[in-house]
Amino acid sequence: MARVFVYGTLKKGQPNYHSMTDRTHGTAKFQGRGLTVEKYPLVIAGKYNIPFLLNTPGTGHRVAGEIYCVDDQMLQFLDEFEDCPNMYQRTPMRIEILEWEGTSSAPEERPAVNSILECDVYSTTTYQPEWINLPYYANYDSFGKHGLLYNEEDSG
Ligand code: PCA
Repeated sequence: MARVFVYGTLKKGQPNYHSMTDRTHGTAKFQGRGLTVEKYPLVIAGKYNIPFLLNTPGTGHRVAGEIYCVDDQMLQFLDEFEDCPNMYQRTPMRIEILEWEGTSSAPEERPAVNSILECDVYSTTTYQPEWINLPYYANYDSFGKHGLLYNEEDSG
């Protein structure tokens, strides 16, 4: 089991959320929402408009996302899906809990609001240097007013 924080196309309502609910990939249990403790640049880059959290803490925004408890099979699927470790690297990051729905642990073990949990995040250090000059987002939405719709036709 692993705890994964997703901030991009894997969130609810976003173009790859269906991958999280496809039981042939394993299981992903929604646990809650959170915010990175550190600031990071979250950009939308390349011709497919893919979101990337650039692993350069200290610039950008505290990024919003969702926390899932995933089994080994789903973790392996996600690693392949995210082309990890080439395009993204799965890295532990500190996440502040904003909302917790997870019921898998005993009540006294559930993290309190504003507490901090370590979660795996698909971020990248192997990005094109000019991406650092793109606009930074705090809360990714493929359908946002930036108009940079994720290009799911060609990206997978
Ligand atoms: N998928 C992963 C990383 C970026 C993306 O689109 C996620 O949602 O966290």
